[in-house]
Amino acid sequence: MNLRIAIQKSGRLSQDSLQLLNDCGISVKSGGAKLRTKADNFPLEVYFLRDDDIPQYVQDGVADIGIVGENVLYEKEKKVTVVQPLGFGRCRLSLAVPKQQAYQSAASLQGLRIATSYPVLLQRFLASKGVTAEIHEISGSVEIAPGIGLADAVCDLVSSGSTLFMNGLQEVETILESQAVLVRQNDLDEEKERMLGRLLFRIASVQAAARNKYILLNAPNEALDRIFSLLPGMKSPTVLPLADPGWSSVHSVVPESEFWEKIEALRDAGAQGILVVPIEKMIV
Ligand code: PRT
Ligand code: ZN
Repeated sequence: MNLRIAIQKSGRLSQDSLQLLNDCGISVKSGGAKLRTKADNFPLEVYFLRDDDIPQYVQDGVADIGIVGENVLYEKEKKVTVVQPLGFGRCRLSLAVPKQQAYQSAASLQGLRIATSYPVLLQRFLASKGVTAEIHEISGSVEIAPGIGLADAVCDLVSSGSTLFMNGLQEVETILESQAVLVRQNDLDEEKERMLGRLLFRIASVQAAARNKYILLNAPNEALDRIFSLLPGMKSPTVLPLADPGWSSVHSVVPESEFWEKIEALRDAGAQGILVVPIEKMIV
């Protein structure tokens, strides 16, 4: 029996979704014309779908799990459970108005025509602010709607902001911060639960590896106590004597987020010959 995963066929999430499976040691060839394929070395069947259809397929149990953006997931309001945020496909769902248009607060949207592909999320936001507006649902190129007189404002996905800028729009409210997430259907049999557990373990190891770096450094023995106090490590640092007596080599793991501060502090503490190595997998 195979665990069935739905991923986007072709679009912004496709590459990263396949890459994640590959990083988990699961080799899947990209879809091409195929609707589904089987992984070579893990009991996984991959369905390639439009992202909009993924929540429904998972809810209905046609697929067991899926990778989809939170923006699509919350817009579709399907009964599936988020099991793991994946850290890619980051964007935000924002409201924007023409640059020259005055905007103070959500109340400024009262009575406006707003173009969006996200009517559910937009309506929920407007209701939470006590604002009534006319929602025009359109499926693509939302950003051109004000320029052609179809709407007074837009509610669309933004990442760099350059699409809004090029269309003379200013971002005025963010209504959702989004990233790709792994979702699951609620009823899986015992065997599939076990397979999902194995997959989640691998994803956690890949994510931990990406968040950390392995460092090696040399230090005079009298500096070691100070250096140890700077290193979180997995348990404690590994210390090996160097051929030069009075010197040691120290190996440890440092989180990416505090990486440069740590390196500076280690140098100040007397560390030399610091090497930094990416971690392939980190078993947590
Ligand atoms: O064919 P299918 O339906 O599967 O694909 P799609 O065309 O609906 O989706 P796709 O591939 O464009 O996006 C898939 C998912 O990627 C989205 O649902 C989001 O979760 C995520 N994502 C991340 C984005 C963006 N960033 C993004 N910038 N989706 C769309 N955009 C668009 C946005 O709509 C706007 O047109 O990019 C433009 C804005 O980008 P900036 O950089 O100019 O601000
Ligand atoms: Zn789509």
